[in-house]
Amino acid sequence: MSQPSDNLYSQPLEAITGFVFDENVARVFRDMISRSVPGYATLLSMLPVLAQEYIQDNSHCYDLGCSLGAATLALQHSHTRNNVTIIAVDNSDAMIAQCKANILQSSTNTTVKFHCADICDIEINNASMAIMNFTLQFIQPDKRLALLSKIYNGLNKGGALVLSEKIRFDDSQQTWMTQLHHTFKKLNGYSDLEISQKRSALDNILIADTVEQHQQRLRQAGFSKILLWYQCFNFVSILAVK
Ligand code: GEK
Repeated sequence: MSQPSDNLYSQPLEAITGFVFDENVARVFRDMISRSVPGYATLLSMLPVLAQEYIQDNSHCYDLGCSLGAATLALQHSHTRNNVTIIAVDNSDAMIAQCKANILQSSTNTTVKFHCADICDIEINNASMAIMNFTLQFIQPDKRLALLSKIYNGLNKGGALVLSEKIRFDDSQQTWMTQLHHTFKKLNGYSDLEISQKRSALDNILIADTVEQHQQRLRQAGFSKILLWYQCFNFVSILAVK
């Protein structure tokens, strides 16, 4: 089925307001994320490997900032454990509504529960896996450690957090990576105007950390096994095991 394409920033806007995950974004989100995040499809296609390794019988998996449920779908169809419940959480009504519709279309033995809530407010327990794909970057920096500590405390021994993020760099690599990212977006059909208006909309809303900041915060939260398992330009995924 073809997806509506993202042209939200294609026309000159008089004023650029801060980016919000509303109905307009939810409608085009699948197209938006695949044309904006280098390596997104590959990252999703590797989740079954991590699921096979870390999901435990009789446990919960969390998809934190689930959007349309891409990670939930990847897990739901791949693990081989018994009595697993996936809990998909997003604080955008529009995203959760579409996520429910997407997931209900696919039938498996895994139960999926949906919560429209702030991930900083939910309880996490009996978790063997938590996936936070490109969501921590939208959480206020001063709340990030508390959220990771809560995830650590809610994981069972041997359970894993998959943390995927856009990252920033401290030095000249920042300019280099930004250039490569823009080229990626342009090759995916975004104009210079779309790229620059979207960047302004995300200013102070998507706040990226360096890989070192992520690793240090994960250690502070309690994780000792931390692995940068995937990187595509300025987007990474980190595996942290309890
Ligand atoms: C994917 N994981 O396709 N609480 C809950 N949800 C939140 C919060 C919060 N405090 N802040 C933002 N969100 C997905 C992609 S998108 C990434 C995730 C992006 C939600 C927000 O509503 C949006 O759906 C999601 O986090 C971020 O693999 O757009 O770059």
